[in-house]
Amino acid sequence: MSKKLCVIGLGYIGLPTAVMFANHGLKVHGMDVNEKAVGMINNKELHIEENGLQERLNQAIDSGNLTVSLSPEEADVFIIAVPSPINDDKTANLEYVRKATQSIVPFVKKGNLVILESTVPPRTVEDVMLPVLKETGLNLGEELFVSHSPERVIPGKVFEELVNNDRIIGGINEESSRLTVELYRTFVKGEIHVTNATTAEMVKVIENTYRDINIAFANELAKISEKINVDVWEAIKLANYHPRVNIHQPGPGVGGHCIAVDPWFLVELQPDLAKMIHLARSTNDGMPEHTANRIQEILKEQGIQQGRAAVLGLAFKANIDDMRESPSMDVLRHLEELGLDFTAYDPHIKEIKHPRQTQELMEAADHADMLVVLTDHTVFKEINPETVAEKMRSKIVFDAKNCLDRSKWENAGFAVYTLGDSKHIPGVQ
Ligand code: SAJ
Repeated sequence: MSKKLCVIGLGYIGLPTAVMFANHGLKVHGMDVNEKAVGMINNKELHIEENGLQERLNQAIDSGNLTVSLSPEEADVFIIAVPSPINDDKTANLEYVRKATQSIVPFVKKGNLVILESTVPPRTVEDVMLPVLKETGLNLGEELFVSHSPERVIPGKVFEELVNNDRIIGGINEESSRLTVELYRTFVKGEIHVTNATTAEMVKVIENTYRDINIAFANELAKISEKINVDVWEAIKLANYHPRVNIHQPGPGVGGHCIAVDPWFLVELQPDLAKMIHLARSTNDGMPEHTANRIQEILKEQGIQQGRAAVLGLAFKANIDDMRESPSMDVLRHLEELGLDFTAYDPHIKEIKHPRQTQELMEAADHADMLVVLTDHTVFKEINPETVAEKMRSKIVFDAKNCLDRSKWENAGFAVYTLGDSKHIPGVQ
């Protein structure tokens, strides 16, 4: 197939997608409104981090198959992969989707296909995109084909998941779906499931909502366990041995631009019905405060009055440099509100994002009473307790992700606490 593609939005999804198609022999033009990003991509530099992206970008540019600029170009297929965030009042901000759609109207011709990859509230294709695309004067579904094909990839494993994950494709009619399936077959090895556009939008949003609700359940169990001296991590692990149970993991909150955002789309659409979804969102949003309160309680329990915490982990999840919606920043804010002294450290975050952030672990640990682990970075699991203990004032560790080797820290004389478990202090039952 020698189709030409135009990809609108060269971020975490658009750029890897553009590069994939280009490296499978298609001519791809990528556009982004961010001048800096376009300049960098043209110089084969990355403005986002993703495993394997650099070498694939080099290949795509060197082969001449990928060009990028600040405006769209004529093409056979347009793929829109722009942000769809929420406003401060938790309503969907569809301005990027609307503007991206408007930007291609002058370039769209008879026979073209327009695909939306951004995660959006159900009915966005029908109610937001189609009215704009009507301005082309083309007959939608007969002269211009449109579909939603939501991305499903997890940051860090994008190239593996782009190829191997099953994909959902929902066209505004059968021909739109058929053309979209044909295109993604270029590199997708997973199964492709066809539905209509609104169902595809719903599917994507409920995937992330499912995870949010399940994490909220785990967080609620963690809070209950703290009160009744049960180790929630062990309880969840054992429950998950049941063939039909898959409880997620508790933690200091839910970050990222997907799981903490998408459930709000359903709350906005049906506020009176989306009760559990709303409650789960609030439960997860309440975890940073709960975490900060636990830190204060533990310090008190240990008889420390003017305690100092060394907070490890600012990224929203392990081994990435992404801080979007990171619960860590909220934990720090609540610590400040409680009047607790703290330092913060994350080797994956190179820029200073908080006035109390240090660039060295030992500097963060200096005179600290407690190490607080908020992100399960591999480097934190490898910390030698004896070495940090030399710098610390008291030997307490609060592992909010339950990622440390408990016995290693206990053997070094630390009182080890995790979120969702109050009993793991050496000598205390
Ligand atoms: N988290 C928990 N407990 C868990 C799992 C995650 O507290 O058991 C927290 C993490 O620490 C993190 C947040 O949730 O702060 C989200 O992390 P994640 O790794 O679960 O998900 P994302 O946001 O990186 O990516 C998700 C994925 N969706 C699903 O797994 C259903 C990905 O496949 C989507 O493509 C992506 O959202 C998206 O773009 O929508």
